[in-house]
Amino acid sequence: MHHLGSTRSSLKADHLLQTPDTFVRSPLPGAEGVEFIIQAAPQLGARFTQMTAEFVAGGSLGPAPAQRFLYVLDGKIELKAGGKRHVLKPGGYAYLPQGAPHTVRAPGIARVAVIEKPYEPLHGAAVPEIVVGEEGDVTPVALQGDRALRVRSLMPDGPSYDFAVNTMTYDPGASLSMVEVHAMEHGLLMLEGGGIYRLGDSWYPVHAGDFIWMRAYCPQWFGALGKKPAKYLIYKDWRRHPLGDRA
Ligand code: UGY
Ligand code: MN
Repeated sequence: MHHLGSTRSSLKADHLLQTPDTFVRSPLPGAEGVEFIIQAAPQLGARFTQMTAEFVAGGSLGPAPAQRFLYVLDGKIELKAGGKRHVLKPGGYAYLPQGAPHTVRAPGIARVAVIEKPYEPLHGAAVPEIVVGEEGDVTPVALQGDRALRVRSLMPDGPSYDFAVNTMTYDPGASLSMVEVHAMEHGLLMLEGGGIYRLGDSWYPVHAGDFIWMRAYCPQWFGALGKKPAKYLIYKDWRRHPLGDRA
């Protein structure tokens, strides 16, 4: 059936909701056998990039222009970094510091969320280290004591690291306890379930597959609906003074 130009996708000054019917794929230099859906980029106003990389069998990524975070959505990838070889399956993730030599190759078809951000060094902080993990091994923490809303932090928390990537899992009916307004920006990929997202002055139905970018200070709230939990992967800049490191 013809969609007659309708979509849930919406771009406003302080946020973007991008739904799968509007995804456009493009190649990027250095990658072979991979198409990228570039979901957040400086062209949008974001200070990072977030993409979904779709690999055919044998596809590989090129070198990263910045720090790189990978989260496997479907299929598997082979990561060679720091003298080790890792196989990452869905829920597997990795962080590669800026300039860390590495290769990423998919033996079969795979989909991977890729987040890249220029590193903001901090005077006195140690250089960041390679991180490889599996989401299922991360202990969930109840957000503000609410066990119906569980957060898993995939990045180490310390002065060496300038961004966070978390998964947030909401039982049906669970919601953020407040409308947040904060200096950090977000990239968000809905992984499971759905609900209602408030972004700025708009309320949107959202579900698995949708992408959201929130500019700094975008009012935001989510409530999960349906019969199964809602889960999303969320990026934020973290632990850096807004004016930069003047030390
Ligand atoms: O970490 C966060 O700021 C998170 N609670 N925001 C969100 O889920 N929109
Ligand atoms: Mn937030």
